[in-house]
Amino acid sequence: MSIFHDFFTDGKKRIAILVDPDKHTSDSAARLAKKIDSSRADMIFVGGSLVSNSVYDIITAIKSATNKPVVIFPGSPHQVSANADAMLMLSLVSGRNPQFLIGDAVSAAMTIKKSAIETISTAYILIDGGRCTAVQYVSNTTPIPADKVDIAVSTAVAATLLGMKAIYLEAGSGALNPVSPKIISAVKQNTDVPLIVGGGLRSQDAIKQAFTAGADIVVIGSAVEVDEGFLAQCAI
Ligand code: 1GP
Repeated sequence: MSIFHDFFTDGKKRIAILVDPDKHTSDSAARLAKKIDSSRADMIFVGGSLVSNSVYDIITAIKSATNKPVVIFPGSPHQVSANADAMLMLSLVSGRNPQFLIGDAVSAAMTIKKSAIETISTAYILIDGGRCTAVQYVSNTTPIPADKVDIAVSTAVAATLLGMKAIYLEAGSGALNPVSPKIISAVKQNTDVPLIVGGGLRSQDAIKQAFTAGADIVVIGSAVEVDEGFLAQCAI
């Protein structure tokens, strides 16, 4: 089965819950996965800017509690784990830090190839979300200013012309402001690949706005970390 092919060809709006391995034990990850399993969420992303726990163990625990796909959303090459269903192959194209543009991909390449894990080449675009977030600090890159719609669009179009197969608009975990509907719809109108949007989405309205503007997948992290009851809000 190809997860990304199935997900991205039927036009359905999808919700991913982001699980940060460092915020869980195997037990708590399995408990959360069970709740996600009975929620409307479609898949689980696993990753974080800085991770010291075993991604393999956390994914094993999650998979013991749900059949929903587990996708690695790697903050670094160490987060590659063969037991996931798929992985976003990220290049942080809004930044000018070669490590996050290509260096990490080179470091992880042979491990990924040997694992035969499904990957999708993803243009990771950081948009200013009103505060300095972990991804901004750790990647040592400057986000695109939130009012520079043209830069966001040109960045996304460049990525697709380079052959990338998905776009991820990221305001950063815990962003004060999610990526604006204006940027989402402008990027959507100018590209024809699946659009993932995350960072600072902490209300049903914000999720709906992102979908209406053109997001194909929204990613929710903090809102569920703070209150697992938020999973009920994802019934959109
Ligand atoms: C996914 O980094 C985000 O793109 C998660 O952001 O923690 O703000 O939901 P939140």
